[in-house]
Amino acid sequence: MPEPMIPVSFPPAFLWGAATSAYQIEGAVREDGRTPSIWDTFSHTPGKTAGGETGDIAVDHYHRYRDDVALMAELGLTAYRFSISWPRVQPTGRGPAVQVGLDFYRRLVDELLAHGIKPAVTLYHWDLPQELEDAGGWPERDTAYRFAEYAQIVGEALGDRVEQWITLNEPWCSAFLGYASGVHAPGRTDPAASLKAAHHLNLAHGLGASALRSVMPARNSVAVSLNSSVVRPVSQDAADLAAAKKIDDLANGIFHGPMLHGAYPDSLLAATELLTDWSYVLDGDLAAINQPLDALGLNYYTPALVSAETDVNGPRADGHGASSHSPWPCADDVAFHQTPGDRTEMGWTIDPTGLHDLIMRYAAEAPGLPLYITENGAAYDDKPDPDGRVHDPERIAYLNGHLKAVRRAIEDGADVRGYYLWSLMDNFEWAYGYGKRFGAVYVDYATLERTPKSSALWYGQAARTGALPEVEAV
Ligand code: PNW
Repeated sequence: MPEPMIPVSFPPAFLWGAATSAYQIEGAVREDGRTPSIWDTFSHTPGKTAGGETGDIAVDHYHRYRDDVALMAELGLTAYRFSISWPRVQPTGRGPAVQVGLDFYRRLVDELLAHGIKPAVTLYHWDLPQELEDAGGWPERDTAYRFAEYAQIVGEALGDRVEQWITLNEPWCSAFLGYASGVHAPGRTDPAASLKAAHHLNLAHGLGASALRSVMPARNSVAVSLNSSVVRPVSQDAADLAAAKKIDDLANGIFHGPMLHGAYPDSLLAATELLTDWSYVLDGDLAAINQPLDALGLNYYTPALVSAETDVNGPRADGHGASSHSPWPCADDVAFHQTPGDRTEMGWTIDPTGLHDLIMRYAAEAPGLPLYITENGAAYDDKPDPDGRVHDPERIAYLNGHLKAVRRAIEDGADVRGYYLWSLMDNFEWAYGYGKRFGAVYVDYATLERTPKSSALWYGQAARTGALPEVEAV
């Protein structure tokens, strides 16, 4: 059936953004007093990233930020989500701030504001100062206190000009890819430590949110970005439903439980009791974590499909990278399956209904809380044509499908205020190195030259008109 020709339009104040993170784009890792983060150490450890690639240079955004902001403005974006590199601001993870480090972000923010682009700051997108990891990292309670101090420093420095704040990006990845499966920095494979890390990330979020509020104007908005999973059972059999519930607890409830409701799910506590006794959850922690929020950020790429496991030694298909260690503590009795359908270059199935379902779930989980899609996008094997242009119709189709799902959720009553495409430009895709291109803007890694892909032009047109262009329009 042909698509109806009615334009899919969005509320006038809807934010059309793009997102990045510090380690993935900045480079300049040894400049202006910056010290190594766990991602510098990890990427420089042989065998940890594809081809041994690192973020040493990345896409040199630290030196090219002015051009990058000009490009965003040219495309028509109205918002930009970026993260602050903690070791640029506090090289040892403690003590006074490095002013040149903060100055870089002040200049970036002022440049954005001068171009009418709304900045959204993520405080922590995975680059823990190495010294804090050496002192125990996220499984250690002190790291949460250090994060609160860092949040206060950045809030004081930028709170007068940045309204939108995000404490943590995807704490699930920090805890479970970092400390259980080990495919992310710091590369530890200790399931008990990963659960402790999750609690201390929750605590960091709560203490960080309070610290931000104590130093910032009340008009500013404080949020967190969760990579909440849409977890589907393969059947409605009780065993498969229980498997889906367990993964939902370990992916979602473990974070939104304390953050939104002030409690860990009882079913999560029961499922993990052989591994951990949760004795590191001290009196007052849950109240400290359960801070009132102004918004919730959701990052979505693909849904999960699970069943009860009968062959506990079978291969995993959860799309979380190659590791013989699971990122799911206490879930060897759950099997992951590939969701049917076309996939992106990451092997992640394209499923826009998952985004609709995720939004509706959180609209119900947190009634009244404004929602933002703080990441959504796709990796494809983009290559310039002989004329130098980069055509990426698959990415346009992906964005179109997912933005329609957002629009459908708004029609269904969800209060979605904005969308940040992952990513503004091609960048360092963590363990996959530079091989996976998520950008709307193509980066030639030999020259670092930026070229908007056709998806960037399509998306810019959506941003300027507030409606989705025909997919053949660019
Ligand atoms: C997110 N997983 O990472 C991050 O926030 C971005 O920095 C990243 O570039 C983007 O998504 C694309 O990968 C994820 O294995 C990494 O489930 C891995 C997973 C999920 C998100």
